[in-house]
Amino acid sequence: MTATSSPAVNQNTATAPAARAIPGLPADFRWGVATSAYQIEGATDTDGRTPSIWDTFCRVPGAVERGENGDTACEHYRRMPEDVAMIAGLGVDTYRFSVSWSRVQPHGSGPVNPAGIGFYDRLVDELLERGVTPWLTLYHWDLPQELEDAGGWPARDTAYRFADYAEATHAALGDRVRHWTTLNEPWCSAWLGYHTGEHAPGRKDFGDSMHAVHHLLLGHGLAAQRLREAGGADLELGITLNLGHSTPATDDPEDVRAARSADGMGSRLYLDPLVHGRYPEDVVAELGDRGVTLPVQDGDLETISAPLDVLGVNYYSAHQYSGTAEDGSTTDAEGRPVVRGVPHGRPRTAMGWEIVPEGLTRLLVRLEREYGVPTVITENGAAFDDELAEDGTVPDTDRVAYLDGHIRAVADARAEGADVRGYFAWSLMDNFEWAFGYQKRFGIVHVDYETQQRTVKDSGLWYRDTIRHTRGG
Ligand code: IFM
Repeated sequence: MTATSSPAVNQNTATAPAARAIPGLPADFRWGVATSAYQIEGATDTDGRTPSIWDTFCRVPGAVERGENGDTACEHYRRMPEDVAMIAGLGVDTYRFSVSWSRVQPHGSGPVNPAGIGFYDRLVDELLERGVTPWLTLYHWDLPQELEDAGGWPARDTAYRFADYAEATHAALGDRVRHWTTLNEPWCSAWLGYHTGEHAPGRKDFGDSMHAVHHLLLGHGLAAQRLREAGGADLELGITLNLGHSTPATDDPEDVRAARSADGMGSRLYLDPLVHGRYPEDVVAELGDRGVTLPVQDGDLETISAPLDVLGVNYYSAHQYSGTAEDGSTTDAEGRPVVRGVPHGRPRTAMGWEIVPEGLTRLLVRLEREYGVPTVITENGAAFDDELAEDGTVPDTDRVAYLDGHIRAVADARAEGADVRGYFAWSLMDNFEWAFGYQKRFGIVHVDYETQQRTVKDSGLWYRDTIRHTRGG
């Protein structure tokens, strides 16, 4: 995810809402915390793991702030049992984590590495022993470098390699893991990885990024077929998209056009093929104007649109758009229609992202109406400049207010008929925030990177108590 250049809100000055039951969330509502492999595991050259595109990208001068990388991260690979105990202590029922493809298949294809899969085998057992349901994501941005060298996601073959990896991982863990997410936020993989170059592998080619979109979705569909074949009726299968809520800044037709264009490129380009089996015509036309054709082959859209049990939604902010530049023109220097973000004027997180909880309600209601797949919030949370106080607490009142507002927004969406079944806080603990390194802290648990000491923040305690009260405990 990218930051904006706008200043952050005054940090941790809000008055924290007390933990109490959130009305409108049913007893079987799923409560979780989420992480991803590269952001927390460390041990990047342990037990046969090979480099992923993020290991390589972090070594490019200037790619990541302060030249940081995931070599050590939160040492979760070594500290996993104590981290699982901490997760259980937060009172959540579900832990969403991702598997590192480079640990499981060090060459991106071929035989499974027993030591690599062994880590996830132990993690799953540890979770189940503590009564926490594992929710597994197969791909959270860390493509094995060898596959990038062979063409990466712009190459069709990567989709087939992904399906093989999915099948191999399921063969090892599918007897105990029921909840499978194929991809996390394919927009980020395609757009940030291959168009803007802000994320690994750092390529900057618009056409390649759009080919990556199709092959990521195809990889999802092929993997889904294999998982369905292997997993039977018990499997719960989904994909996670990062979705905002895009609105026109005014009812000027140019603003309406700009908001629709942003929504097309950011949301409908993924949702429409996944759920309706077709790419949106306006986006296809826009790509055509830019000389790009999606590399769709016969049968691909049927593969991509096989039914989903759940749609994972990662929500952080909402965006308004104008179709007019500040100088009054409606086309940019390259002659393309202007799509300009216009702030809502709301407080911002340390990422510069505006805090717009009602955007989550609107998004969920819209997803229900236009796509009709049950949803789970697989990520929601905020970075703030937290500090460990002298009394050993982390008084992150801004994060408590953020979580409270967004969980209430989920309850509001349910009241309007959206079938939202769970909420996972991003993130369990502070971790490697990609191109921003370790300075952006999203955790409800503080991590001291010198000592690796974990301290549950006030938001973590609030989350634990809110879950308990809402369940009626
Ligand atoms: O940290 C990321 C995560 O890996 C994917 N979703 C957004 C988070 C915050 O940027």
